[in-house]
Amino acid sequence: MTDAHVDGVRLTLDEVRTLARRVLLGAGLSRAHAEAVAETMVAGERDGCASHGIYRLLVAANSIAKGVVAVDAEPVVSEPARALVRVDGGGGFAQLAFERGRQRLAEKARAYGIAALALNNVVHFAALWPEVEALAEEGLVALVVTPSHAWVAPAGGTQPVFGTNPIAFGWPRAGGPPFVFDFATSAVARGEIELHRRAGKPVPDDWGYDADGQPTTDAAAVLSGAMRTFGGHKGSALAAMVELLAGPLIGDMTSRGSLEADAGRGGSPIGGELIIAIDPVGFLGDAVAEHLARAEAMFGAIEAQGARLPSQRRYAARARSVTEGVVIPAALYRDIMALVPG
Ligand code: NDP
Ligand code: PYC
Repeated sequence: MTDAHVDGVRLTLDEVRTLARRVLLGAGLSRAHAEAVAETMVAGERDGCASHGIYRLLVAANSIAKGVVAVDAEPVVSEPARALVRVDGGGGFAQLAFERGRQRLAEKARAYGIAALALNNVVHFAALWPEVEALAEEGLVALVVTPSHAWVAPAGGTQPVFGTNPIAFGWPRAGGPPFVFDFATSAVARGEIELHRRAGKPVPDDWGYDADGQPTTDAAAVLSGAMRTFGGHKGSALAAMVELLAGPLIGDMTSRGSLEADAGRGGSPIGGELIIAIDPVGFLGDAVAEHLARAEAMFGAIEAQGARLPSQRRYAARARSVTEGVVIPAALYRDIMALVPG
């Protein structure tokens, strides 16, 4: 249904889900992968995260068409140590690998106080907040990191070394949705720059450099040059930390290796992801409620001065989307419909 008030097409969340599954199945993805991948796109669109919503159908279909992703990979779960879980994704998308490892991770976090899950050999194009949110909803504190492709220059340089390397964190809250943040360590997610390029819009001149290392407002030039880290040397160090934790530490690639493995195909990043889950009861025992109440007091002090918590915008968008559906920009809808099998 077209919406006369906006240049777009309004869909219910069920319609988004059906469309996403049709495109992904039509592109050749196995049903288990298609369903897991579609859910993260529906969640992104529902929560007003345009760069990681249904736009990612174009990205996933491209990775499949270019042979970057194993469409029917069966994730293999192992336990390298008591508090560690590993899922070898076999070159498939990360979402199913996470689903397959998540329950064991939560069980181990409860048993030992802290546990970690490594996803290896996965293709990654998604936002991380659905994962930390799911763990925090189970009462666990969660931290997730993943490298991507070498697109981002270190502070002080202009040549790409890091990925856009997101860090996501989730904290459980009694009686409400978790405290969650999730952002790239680059000035902005690459998906956001891609959306600017699609819309023919300039980007701020502190998002990246052109191929000659000069600051530019041309989105396409940044995409073929280098992005910047956020917060100068601080974002740069965090980006390096993400590379180390979800690369060498878990036996997987850095963003440079991922780009090399892509071999010019233009697919999504290939490599690893690290998920750490902590059970607050481990340190706090019977005093857990008392200490989590102090966390609530801190959240209260933030909100009391008119500042908002990360994820508040997302939760508000979610509540709206559930009743009103979502509006897909017309050009994006057209491009997605071109992928629907006849
Ligand atoms: P943003 O810079 O938009 O930051 C997003 C986070 O900051 C959200 O938690 C957001 O909450 C919060 N936030 C934004 N504004 C405020 C504010 N004024 N006050 C308090 N909190 C605020 O995100 P990025 O562009 O850096 O990243 C977007 C997405 O891209 C992420 O989900 C990330 O996982 C994904 N990504 C994935 C990669 C991958 O390799 N798989 C690589 C890079 C990025 P809210 O949502 O409520 O606004
Ligand atoms: O937007 O930077 C990004 C990104 C990379 C991989 C998935 N999203």
